[in-house]
Amino acid sequence: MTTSIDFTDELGRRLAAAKHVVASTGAGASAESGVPTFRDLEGYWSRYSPEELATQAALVRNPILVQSWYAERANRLKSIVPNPCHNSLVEMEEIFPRFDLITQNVDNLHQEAGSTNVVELHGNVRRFYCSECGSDRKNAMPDEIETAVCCEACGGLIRPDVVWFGEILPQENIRYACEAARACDVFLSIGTSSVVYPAAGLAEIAGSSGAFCVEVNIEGSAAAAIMDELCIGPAGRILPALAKLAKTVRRANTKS
Ligand code: BV8
Ligand code: ZN
Repeated sequence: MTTSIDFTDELGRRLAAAKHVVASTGAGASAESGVPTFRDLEGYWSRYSPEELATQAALVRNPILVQSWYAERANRLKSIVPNPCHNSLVEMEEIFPRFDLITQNVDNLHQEAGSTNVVELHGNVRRFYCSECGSDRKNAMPDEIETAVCCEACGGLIRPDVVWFGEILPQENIRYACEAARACDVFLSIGTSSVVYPAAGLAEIAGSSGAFCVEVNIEGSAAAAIMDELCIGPAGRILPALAKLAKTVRRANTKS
């Protein structure tokens, strides 16, 4: 296992030969766009536990806190833009015969960057709906929430279209993600602490199915031990270098 941005020859060989690459992203992929991660110093979860924020029970117990958190995250989308990590992942769609992008992120930045087939495991904070009757909320959430935001049709509490703890993931998406992890030649785990399941299990599936597993992170995650290569550094710097390496070795491969 190596830990450097100057990539090993083995990684070059794997990228040159790969028919199918999977990239799986977490909050670290959006960090350089200015989106706070869950576990960094000002991370929300350093102030609140996940159960206080990302559960249906939290919404019922403290609707203003939970709705304010998500409204702030949703409304921030207007002022944030994709970073070079997101842009390099768009490029990778053209580099490999099959490229799958799986994300735990709910910030819509992969779509903003132009990725065409984003498999969202935990939903998208752009969408809000009624937790009682399920009807979509048409207009944006207010910037300031003093009283709980309720459904115009039935009075139910409005919630974000994200997967909370204890909620099942979109079955089609997690099934697709597991199949892709099982089938791929190279698995890139980018900017995730790898502690939340079942998303964190994808690297294990990939590694045990023979994929060459690469972690891109500013520090080793909980899955570091199962990685074949650790690329320590910001995703916004490493992903462009990875995309460049892939193009170079695949061009050389076609010439030889
Ligand atoms: C389910 C959406 C079952 C909401 C999220 C034990 C006890 C209790 C529960 C469980 C348990 N074991 C498993 C579970 C289930 C639980 C779970 O895994 N809990 C964990 C805490 C142990 N999982 C669930 O509940 C899931 N559902 O299992 O349902 C079920 C089955 C049948 C019927 C009913 C239920 C649902 C989990 C989804 C929760 N929702 N998000 C929202 O966004 O608000 S989770 C959320 O946190 C993210 O989506 C992500 O998945 C997760 C972790 O965040 P990361 O993305 O990894 O970000 P983090 O801040 O942690 O780390 C950032 C990383 O980036 C760091 O490593 C950092 O070093 C790095 N970084 C920072 N800057 C950079 C960088 N890297 C590169 N470049 C940089 N510049
Ligand atoms: Zn309703």
